[in-house]
Amino acid sequence: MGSNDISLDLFYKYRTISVVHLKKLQEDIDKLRYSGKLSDNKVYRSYIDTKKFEIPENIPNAKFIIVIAVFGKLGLVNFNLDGKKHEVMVPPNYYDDGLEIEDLEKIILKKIINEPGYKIEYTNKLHLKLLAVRSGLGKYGRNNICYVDKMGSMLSLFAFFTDFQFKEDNWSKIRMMNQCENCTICIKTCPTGAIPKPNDENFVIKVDNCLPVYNEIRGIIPDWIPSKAHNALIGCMKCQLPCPGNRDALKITRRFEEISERETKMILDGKIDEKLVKFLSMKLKMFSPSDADRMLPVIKRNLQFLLSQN
Ligand code: B12
Ligand code: SF4
Ligand code: SF4
Repeated sequence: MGSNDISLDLFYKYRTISVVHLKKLQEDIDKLRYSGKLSDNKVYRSYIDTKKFEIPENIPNAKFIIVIAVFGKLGLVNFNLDGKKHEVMVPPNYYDDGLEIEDLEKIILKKIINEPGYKIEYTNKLHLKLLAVRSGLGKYGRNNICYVDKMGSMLSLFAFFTDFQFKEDNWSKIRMMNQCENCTICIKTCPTGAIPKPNDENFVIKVDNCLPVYNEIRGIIPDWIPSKAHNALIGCMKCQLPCPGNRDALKITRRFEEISERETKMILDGKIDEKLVKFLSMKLKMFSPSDADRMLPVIKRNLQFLLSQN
């Protein structure tokens, strides 16, 4: 496995896996699909039904896939309201940490392939956790999240096809983290009962119960979700925060610039002007001004839930 040093700003690890395994990877998913283990939830299906383990048309002679995990810090931001500070979590993956696909492409070409004349092709069409686990880069937690050594679950995954022939073909069994063997913490802390018990015949989480399915996008949060279940500005951290696999990864956080009382009120009132959009985009790093129409209603709705708890 390749990696760089944790002291660097960008901490990543990668593995290489031959395209000969694509068929088996697709079978892993199809087996679950045909045995009825994947929910029919429309939002979920809109995410996963676009993924397929196959060689993309624009790199027909692809030989390998490079799967990369990049460490992401848990974001923290204070909102001010009625003279009180409210600390709110922004999980990695939901804020822009400045990393561009081009940065990873440069790393792959210069540090991982390091031979001229080869092509790489970024893809968002693969099931990345399965790829990471099958390449030996990570392991599944009972919460179905992928854990990588020294990163815990605080990471983003990326994949690239290449026509370069690596020496190392990493093909591994689908593994669960050792720490999960005698642990059920996440099952107990999941506020909506989404994580199967150890003796459950389906390892796949009950996606219809998983908070991010609802709170990542616009729309009404179903009534059956208790308001105290909400715990982050977007997404959910409940099964990751108390997880022993994250003990070290969660020591490193990133604090965003504070959101003033006036700005907090404007978000909650839905009174969004151009200047505010610019400030919030800079402070929260969760959207660009052109994407504000989509994201601010999500932030407003989720923030209302969080502030109503205090
Ligand atoms: C759809 C999706 C979601 C959906 C569904 C999540 C899910 N668990 O499938 C929702 C919206 C709920 C979601 C939420 C989150 N997501 Co999401 N999501 C995705 C997406 C687009 C596809 C995932 C997918 O393919 N799911 C299909 C299922 C079937 O695959 P799977 O979960 O790997 O399931 C495997 C296991 O069940 C295993 N299995 C089956 N039986 C058994 C038995 C045993 C013993 C074992 C060990 C394993 C095992 O096999 C299955 C595959 O064959 C990926 C991006 C991508 N391109 O992959 C991001 C991605 C997975 N998400 C990510 C993140 C960060 C999250 C959140 C943590 C965000 C947050 N803080 O709220 C949560 C975590 C929720 C959770 N408990 O899983 C990261 C993963 C980071 C990580 N460390 O794993 C990804 C990779 C995005 C990225 N580019 O980094 N997500
Ligand atoms: S809380 Fe326990 S069971 Fe859940 S993922 Fe972490 S180690 Fe595994
Ligand atoms: S992300 Fe939240 S809702 Fe989903 S399994 Fe984890 S704790 Fe449960």
